[in-house]
Amino acid sequence: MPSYDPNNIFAKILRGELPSYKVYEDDKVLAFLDIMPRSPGHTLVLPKAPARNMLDVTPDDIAHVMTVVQKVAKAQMKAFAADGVTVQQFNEGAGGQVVFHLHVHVIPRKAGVAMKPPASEKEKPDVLADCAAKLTAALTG
Ligand code: DGP
Repeated sequence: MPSYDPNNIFAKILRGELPSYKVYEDDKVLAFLDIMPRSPGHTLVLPKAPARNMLDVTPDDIAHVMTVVQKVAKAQMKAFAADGVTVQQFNEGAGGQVVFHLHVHVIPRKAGVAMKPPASEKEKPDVLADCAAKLTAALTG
């Protein structure tokens, strides 16, 4: 497996070099909205420590990421009146991974509504800002 590339786009977001619609942060984990959401509120949860994917992350870091995934999923049920949540995580190109800093997709779902295809279109900034505000409120309230 190739080594971690510190110039990947999520590493730049983690260093504050690129903007994101942040919804949760602690000392080990950052969560922000996917800019090409598969449904409104689609969130990515990342460890702050460098890890390419599930194959090189430390057990402690992935455990904490999944704890935050659960928090985000519960908050999405409330914030978006979701009927369910889909959790996805891809490893290496062959596994569907495009950005090589470990991230878990947390996607709120409505009954009978299909997800958009992966990375199909960039969402409008005002829609992302509104989703981030709703989700942050549910995560902190
Ligand atoms: P994957 O590596 O296959 O899990 O997909 C990467 C996801 O990252 C995809 O859903 C689109 C999203 N994405 C790509 N570029 C950016 C970006 O600059 N900012 C944000 N927030 N999401 C991005």
